[in-house]
Amino acid sequence: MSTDFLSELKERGLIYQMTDEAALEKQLKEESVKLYIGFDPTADSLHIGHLLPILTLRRFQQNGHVPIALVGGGTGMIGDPSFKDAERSLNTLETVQNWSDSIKNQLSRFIDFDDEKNPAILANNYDWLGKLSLIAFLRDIGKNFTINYMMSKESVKRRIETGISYTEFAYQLLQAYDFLQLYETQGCLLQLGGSDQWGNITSGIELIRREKDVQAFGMTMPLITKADGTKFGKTEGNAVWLDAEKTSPYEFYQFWINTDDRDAVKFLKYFTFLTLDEISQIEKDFVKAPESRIAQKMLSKEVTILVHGNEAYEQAVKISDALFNGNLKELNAAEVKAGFKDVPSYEVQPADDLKLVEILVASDIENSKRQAREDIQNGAIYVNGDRIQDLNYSLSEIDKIENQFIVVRRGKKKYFLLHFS
Ligand code: 629
Repeated sequence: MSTDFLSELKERGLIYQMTDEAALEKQLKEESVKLYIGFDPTADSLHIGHLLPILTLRRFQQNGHVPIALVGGGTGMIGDPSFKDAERSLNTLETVQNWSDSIKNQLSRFIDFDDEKNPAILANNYDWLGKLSLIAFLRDIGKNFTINYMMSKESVKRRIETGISYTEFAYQLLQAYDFLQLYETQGCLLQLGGSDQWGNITSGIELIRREKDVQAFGMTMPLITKADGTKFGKTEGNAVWLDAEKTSPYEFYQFWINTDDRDAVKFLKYFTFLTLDEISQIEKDFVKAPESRIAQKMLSKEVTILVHGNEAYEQAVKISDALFNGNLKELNAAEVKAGFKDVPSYEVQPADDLKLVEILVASDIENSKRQAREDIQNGAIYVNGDRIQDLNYSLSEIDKIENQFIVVRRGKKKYFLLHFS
């Protein structure tokens, strides 16, 4: 175990709060510690907001500790109110179980459950919460907490004023019970989470202290903030998912490559396994020549490879380059689809006239034939990246990318997709 593991986490900016630092540091130095993070199945995929905790689990594993990834099959039936403005809607058991399975699969791509020395552990709290009787819950767990203690948590304070169901209010006790359970069955002594989880984590530490007279530990990671003040983890209002079906590797790559200069080095420390020395070298080069975008390039490369693999990364770069240079003919249909997901598209009808002037109007790329002719003559119309100035040009088979797509560009960067089926 590396002795300065905790200092490395600190230098990377990964630690926001922790309980009894000196005692935890000692534990981490002296033995292999079991630690856990919980993930509630609230969708069929994890998203970029889960990435920092997942990668932190991996950092612990790389340093000889044993991460436990807990899927909240039970707590996902209830809904964590921490810093949430409104009550969650309840999902059916079947839905939550399906989502639990997807999330389990995703987690196994990041931490190693088959490592020979210190394999990670996968758990699902439905296994014990599903069996917990109400009387046992109220007597054995509830008795350890006063309402006053539960209400004093920052994470539920606002909701105490605006309204919170008894169901969600009880959530922190379920998470506390999980920690106790993982302590009893696995000897787990440390719980990690984002800073929103501090209240729930400390409730668990309290329960273990009261029931077992043992000191357990908690550590939180900072909320990720962006220099421009916008919320981290969204592109055009949509979450950035870890599932390639929900957010294509190309979109994922774009998300990272578009990182603000002011955030790029911070994110390298958070989201990559490059060493701090390597990162400081990149930082030097970046400061000297910000226009090289070296920090964003390294960041998007490392994170895209981590999440989607090497091949998907190469393809994302290929699509980006093709879009940048206009060499669209290098792309196959799947790449065109990924690269132009958000541009207006037109389904070409069998009866459509394929003469360029006509199709530009039929597809609403141009408002009138007069305008279409004018733009063609002025050199503002491109088919698959090639400028077309022939007023009589007709689209044909050779223009179709894998028989499916033609990319039309008007002006500098207005793209449209013609789709043939
Ligand atoms: C049972 C459930 C536990 C321990 C934790 C949990 C889940 C926890 C929660 N976490 C968030 C989630 O599930 O709601 N109550 O989406 C999410 N987490 C990762 C980080 C987080 C947090 O999975 O802790 O802060 C996001 O970065 O919001 O016994």
